[in-house]
Amino acid sequence: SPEKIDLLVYGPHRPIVDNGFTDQFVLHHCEKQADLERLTPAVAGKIRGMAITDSVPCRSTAQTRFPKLEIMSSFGVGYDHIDTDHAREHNIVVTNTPDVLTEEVADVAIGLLIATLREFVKADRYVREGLWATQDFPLSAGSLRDRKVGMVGMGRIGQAIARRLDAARVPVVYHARNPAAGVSYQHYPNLIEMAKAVDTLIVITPGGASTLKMIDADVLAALGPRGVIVNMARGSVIDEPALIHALKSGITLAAGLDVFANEPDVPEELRALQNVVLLPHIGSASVVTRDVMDQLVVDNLRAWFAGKPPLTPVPETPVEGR
Ligand code: 8YV
Repeated sequence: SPEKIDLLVYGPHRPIVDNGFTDQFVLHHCEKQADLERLTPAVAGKIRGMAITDSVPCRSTAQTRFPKLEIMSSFGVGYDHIDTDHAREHNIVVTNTPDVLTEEVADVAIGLLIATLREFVKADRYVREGLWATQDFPLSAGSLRDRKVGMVGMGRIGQAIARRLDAARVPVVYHARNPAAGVSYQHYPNLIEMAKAVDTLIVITPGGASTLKMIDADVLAALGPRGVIVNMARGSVIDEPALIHALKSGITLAAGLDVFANEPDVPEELRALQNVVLLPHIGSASVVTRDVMDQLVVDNLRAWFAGKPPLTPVPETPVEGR
């Protein structure tokens, strides 16, 4: 029989991944970073493919431990947990799971925006606590009706969010380094300029060094006191202490956050605020969407080891010419 292919499943995973490799593969598992550090060089030396999730970092030092690694199939659309420069230099293909989660994450972005503006969480608590019988719930200071949204990022998910805002008759503009192809919304090359022109920011840009803390005190000040921020991207994109200060002191009206700088730790100061809605990074976290994401992680690895091109390689590690 042909030699089996050793794969490492790195990070928490569900059965779809394990079940995807019953035949010519041998699976190894590392749940956490500490498990990875304990892998013997003999085992690490055999690993040719990796299924990885974004809750575990895999920087170049970790990647160096796998001299035979050919492909890293990453769960999720964001892959700032992987050193793609190192991967490219070592001929490792990185794949992610785009498209299959786009509409789901866009749904949650809109849900979180409305929940933040119209104070759904507070209102739910109001009913549960039996307060409705004594008095009507106070009118919300925020509304989607009088807003203009500045998208920070206009990729696949950004466009799906913008489409929903179009349907809701909410004006949309965007900031991205370059104008997005095929998009007619006004493009602001400068984030501060855009922040001055809108009152709502929806953050849906890749994480990593190029976007680190791009939403800072200056951007929040430019957004103004009606300002509302929804972050569906990465916690790293926002200067979290600056946002906390802005939310506390009325520089910013409210925020809806699905992602945080140091997950799963959410600063006590943020948890104490009433003008925030906090979600535990659940943008893509439904059974139906996680199933197709898991399947795409499997399918990328299977395609590669069947001698075919991977289905969804990231642009930083092109497969052309291999
Ligand atoms: C994660 C995400 O993959 O797709 C992304 O970039 O952030 C999520 O879907 C998920 O949180 C698993 O860690």
